Amino acid sequence: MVNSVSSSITRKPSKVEGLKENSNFLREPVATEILQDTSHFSEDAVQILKFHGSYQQDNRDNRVKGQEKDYQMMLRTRNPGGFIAPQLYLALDKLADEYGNGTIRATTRQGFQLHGILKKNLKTAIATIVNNLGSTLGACGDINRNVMAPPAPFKNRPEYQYAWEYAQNIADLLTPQTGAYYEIWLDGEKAVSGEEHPDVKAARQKNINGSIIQDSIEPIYGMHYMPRKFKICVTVGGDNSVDLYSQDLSLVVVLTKTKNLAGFNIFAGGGLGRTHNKEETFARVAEPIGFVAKEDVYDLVKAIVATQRDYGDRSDRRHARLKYLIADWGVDKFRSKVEEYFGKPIQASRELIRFKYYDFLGWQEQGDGKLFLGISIQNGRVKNEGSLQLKTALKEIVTTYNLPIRLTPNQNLLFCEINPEDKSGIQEILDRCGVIADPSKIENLTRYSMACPALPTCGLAITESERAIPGIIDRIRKLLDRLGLQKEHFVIRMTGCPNGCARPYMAELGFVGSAPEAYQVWLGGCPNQTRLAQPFTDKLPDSEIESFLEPIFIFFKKLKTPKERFGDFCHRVGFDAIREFIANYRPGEPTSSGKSRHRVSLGDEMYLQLKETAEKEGRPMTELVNEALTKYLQSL
Ligand code: SRM
Ligand code: SF4
Repeated sequence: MVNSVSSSITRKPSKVEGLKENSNFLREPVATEILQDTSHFSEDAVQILKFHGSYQQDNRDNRVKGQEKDYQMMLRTRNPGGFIAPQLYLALDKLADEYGNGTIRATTRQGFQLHGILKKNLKTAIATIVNNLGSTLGACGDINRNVMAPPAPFKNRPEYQYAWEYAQNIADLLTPQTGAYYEIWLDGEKAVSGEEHPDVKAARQKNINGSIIQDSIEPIYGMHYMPRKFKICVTVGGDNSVDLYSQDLSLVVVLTKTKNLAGFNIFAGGGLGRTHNKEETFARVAEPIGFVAKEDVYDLVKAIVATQRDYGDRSDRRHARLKYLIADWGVDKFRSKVEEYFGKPIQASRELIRFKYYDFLGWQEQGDGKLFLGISIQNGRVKNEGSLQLKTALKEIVTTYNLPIRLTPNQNLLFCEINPEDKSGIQEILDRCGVIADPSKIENLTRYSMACPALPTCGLAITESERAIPGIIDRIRKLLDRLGLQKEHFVIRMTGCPNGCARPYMAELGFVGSAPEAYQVWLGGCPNQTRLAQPFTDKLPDSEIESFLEPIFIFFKKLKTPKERFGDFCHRVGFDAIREFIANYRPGEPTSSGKSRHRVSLGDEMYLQLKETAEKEGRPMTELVNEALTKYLQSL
């Protein structure tokens, strides 16, 4: 058996490894510090607290030099496949108002987050979630995270039911077994939770060549848990609503000819987090590993987890994700090591159909006579603002109709199990609260966009994301319209730093915070998120977005093939061609009206003044000149 940490690492383990070892299976220092009357946890406790589903943050808008930070906790739920019982939704809604910042945040991994909870209220908040059929255990930390699955409740498509079932079972298999969570937050009372499948229970104890650590409280993890976070999804052939290439481990349902479950195709080694200017960190897409029959699936999941557990880098946390192990070893060596823990060869991958992206918005049939309704939540933020009373609408719908929810990997939600006769009542609530249910009425750039929370809650944010993206999308829409590209839309994703929480590296146009009010821009991803984008420019000031994108959009307009999407175009023509076009580009290309613009020369000084003003106002120079001249000519 290869035991975690010691035999695999010759370099000194990182500090977090020591904290895990000394935590008595995730108890200390959290158990002691939660009893103290303080505004925040120590740095050491913060690391262990993550395993319990909470991050310590501060409101960065309220930072004042010399004063204590405005400490608050973020709580994240762990709900495989995005399932939220109605009771849990109502509990979260109430907690957000009573203890949080009044909003609930749907995440990019089908979870909910609450922000702004004070340390003194954390225990009540977690206990409330657990007592209402939820959990935050393992939502963060060096452990298996929320297991994703396509949210659509298609009852007449068995592959979707299998994806849900196995997402739940794999989540159960990899749930920490320590009693710490219930001791600390529920005074030792184990909450009522669904019964584990007997196969899952058996698999947790089944040892194949050291795949589990015998006689440990944590048979799968051991006392050091994983070297880093570990992310899994289960999806069905053709459905990439889960961004399967960005996960550590992805399972794709494979059916028999009679539509029974045969097993799963396995992909591994995806991951997006990176650090600017550190070439040794990179975003990577998952690669095919092979096929596993359904009766062996838990053994294979354990074998992959054990390989990363025992051989993942525990000394350098920037190099600790599974993607680096696979990149360093190559897939063949990785597969052989997994086979040792699996106890037999892995079969060749089965053929899969082409993946598409689905967001499942709007009213749709479940396939059993009932309906489901997908609602778009801009950047996942459930709140009331002006005429859009989204939080009120969702609460009223759940209260009145007692509907279960599936969160989507795109920060949206689906109401499931709707009786057709309730459709008009639900639609009335949405209309009254200003919530658009018909996806064709949502601006497409917004519909397919995502942004991470960034400022003010995220301690790692370099610049704005969630708060900036609505304005930036408006500006991009205006630019496209002006250039005669009214019908075009593409996947835009933005993050406030290179960690990639809104998966910007899989987008057609990715903005990644690189300096205050500046973004690294990624181009060339595809609409179905099966290809990694590439960095095109490093520090684009927010104010120059239009002047930067204008020539690229013009080039796209000139050279695109019919139906070609923006990301595919950038990938096809390549960055050299785009750069060359930009270098030779002079405003004066055909505009939306089809007429050519004309050139006028400016003196150096006037040009510089114009450029400076355009940067300050965040508008293209041509627009300023046209505006100024129109005014002047009208005044004559
Ligand atoms: Fe993330 C850290 C938010 C999905 C990669 N992520 C964080 C923290 C906790 C910041 C911190 O460590 O202090 C952020 C909290 C912000 C806040 O104020 O709430 C944060 N991550 C999020 C969420 C809420 C973004 C969102 O817009 O929804 C997502 C929560 C998902 C969930 O329910 O579990 C979220 N994070 C992701 C994803 C996407 C995914 O998992 O599909 C990624 C990229 C995929 C990946 O892991 O490779 C991601 N988050 C990171 C990383 C970089 C990890 C790495 O390998 O380098 C960090 C930083 C870290 O771990 O050191 C991070
Ligand atoms: Fe924070 Fe960066 Fe993740 Fe955005 S991408 S939430 S800024 S860690």
